Amino acid sequence: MTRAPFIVIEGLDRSGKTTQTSLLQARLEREGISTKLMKFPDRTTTIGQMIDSYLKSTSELDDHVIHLLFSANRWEMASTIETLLNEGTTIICDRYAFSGIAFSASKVTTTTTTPSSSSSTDATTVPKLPFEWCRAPDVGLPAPDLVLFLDISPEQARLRGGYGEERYEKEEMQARVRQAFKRLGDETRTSSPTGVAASGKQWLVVDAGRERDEVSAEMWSHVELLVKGTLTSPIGKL
Ligand code: T5A
Ligand code: NA
Repeated sequence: MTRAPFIVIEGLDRSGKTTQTSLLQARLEREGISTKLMKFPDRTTTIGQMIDSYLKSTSELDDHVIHLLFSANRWEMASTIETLLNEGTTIICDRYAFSGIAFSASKVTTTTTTPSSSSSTDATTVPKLPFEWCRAPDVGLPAPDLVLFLDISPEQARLRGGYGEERYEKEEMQARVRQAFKRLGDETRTSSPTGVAASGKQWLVVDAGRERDEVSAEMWSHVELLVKGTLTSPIGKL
């Protein structure tokens, strides 16, 4: 039995994920490929509304609680994802579990101390949530066949429209998130030495600091291979 591929677009805030996922969807539709666009967080569900007010800082939640809500928001869609793929609908997804891990694991507590012998202060940062704890709630979700990671420097992202409106859009946070994504990408690649797109094992980095059309052309070159091929492997699990 064949099925459609599950393609995830990840990246830093303002890297152009929403712009690029809609360009990609339009391209797939022009090619006559049945496609569903998804986005996490999905702010339309009851859980999604809690996430939305947290991101806009109109509510406060414990770090563990918001992390679990982001994951639950994906689990709400898990069976729909599997059904669509098995029916032959290609899924393009704007953020997924990798964002969930990278952002939560990048939250830190900063303590500053001023040594008595000096006038300068030392800052120490400690993660609020362990990396492995952050990973656990998403284990078992449908795994993407391809992850395209839109990479942009926090300096470039800051110059783009709307930056800084939501909770995590601060340069120090974004720099830690970028490192966490790098770790997730390295792990994904290491677990698939062949680099073949199957069961969430392919992670490609795309330089998102370029012109829109250059970015979309590179993304299409990767996606075309997958959507025009035949997938016989079952849907993987994270
Ligand atoms: N989060 C998310 C978690 O903490 N845990 C989770 O589990 C999940 C799923 C909201 C936040 O939630 C966090 C991560 C986020 O901090 P979101 O709703 O996806 O996640 O919001 P953002 O990532 O902030 O999405 P944005 O919409 O801000 O950024 P995009 O989609 O990457 O960028 P886009 O396409 O909207 O473009 C941003 C701006 O840049 C311009 C666009 O016109 C727009 O103004 N632009 C370009 N400019 C120049 N050159 C290009 N190539 C450009 N491409 C786009
Ligand atoms: Na977005």
